[in-house]
Amino acid sequence: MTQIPLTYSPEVAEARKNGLPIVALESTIITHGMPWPQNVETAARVEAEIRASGAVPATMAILKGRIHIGLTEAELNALGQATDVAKLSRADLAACVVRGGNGATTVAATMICARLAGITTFATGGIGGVHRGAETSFDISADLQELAQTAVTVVAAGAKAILDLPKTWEYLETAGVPVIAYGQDELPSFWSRASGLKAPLRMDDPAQIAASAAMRAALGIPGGQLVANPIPKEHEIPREEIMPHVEAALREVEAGRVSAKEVTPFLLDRIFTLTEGRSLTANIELVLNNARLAAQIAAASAKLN
Ligand code: PSU
Ligand code: MN
Repeated sequence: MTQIPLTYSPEVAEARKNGLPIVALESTIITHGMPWPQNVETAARVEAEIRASGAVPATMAILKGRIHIGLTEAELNALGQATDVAKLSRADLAACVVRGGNGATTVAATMICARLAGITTFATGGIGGVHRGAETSFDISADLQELAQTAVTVVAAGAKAILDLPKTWEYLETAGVPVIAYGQDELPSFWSRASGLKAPLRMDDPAQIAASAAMRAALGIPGGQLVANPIPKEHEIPREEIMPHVEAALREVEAGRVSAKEVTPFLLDRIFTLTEGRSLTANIELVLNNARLAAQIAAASAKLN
């Protein structure tokens, strides 16, 4: 039998023993999503927010080929400054483990690690989605397929407006993934509370979100749920304000300055400059907000068991 090299952080091991609610966290947002030192500071604040809400954080990463469920402070600090960390999704997770490599987990890979550890709730910033121009590039994030098959509830602030949002939501509907807007009728769009798109489902109660996940399992329906949690009003960048910057950044990409894997980091960096840093501040606040909601869902989930 192939052994799975799993390492639980002391805090997560203790939480599992005592049946405490646990919230999974991804690490790609640390290594590829935010610059140092804001990445490590944010990761620490997100973990603290989850503890303050009565749950235990489990940040996932692959370190020297071992799947870590929860990181110590030292491991988190090292990861945030490392430059040789692979961005891992479903396709490359196993290869990284076998080769003894270091890797950060995307939403898809974090969901796989969470399922291994019996964790059913996960907080992040934004999910991957269908890229603009996907009708010719076929660039669709593996996060969407993962939501269709792995039973984890993912709390995000929607998807970034640099993606094709209508196609992203359409894809999830086809894949049978419940997309639940929290506390409003409209889907949020990461930096903004609005998107102009009506949510397929709305829920206002974390316990109902937890109960829906349990009912899907009881009904034999595989896959997870996506909770689209709007950024708090005081931290949002309204659509009228952010969209011209997004369009300007996208035009620079079309002009052929960047390609392939460089596109998203380029866009985020341009939008950071164009908004004079407000996009990063908003990003940090929405992740904290998602961590709080995920802790409530995890607590409700733990009560059901
Ligand atoms: N969206 C963000 N910030 C991020 C990511 C997405 O607003 O950091 C990361 C997440 O880890 C997500 C991944 O799972 O990018 C998706 O990458 P891809 O499109 O290559 O599947
Ligand atoms: Mn892609």
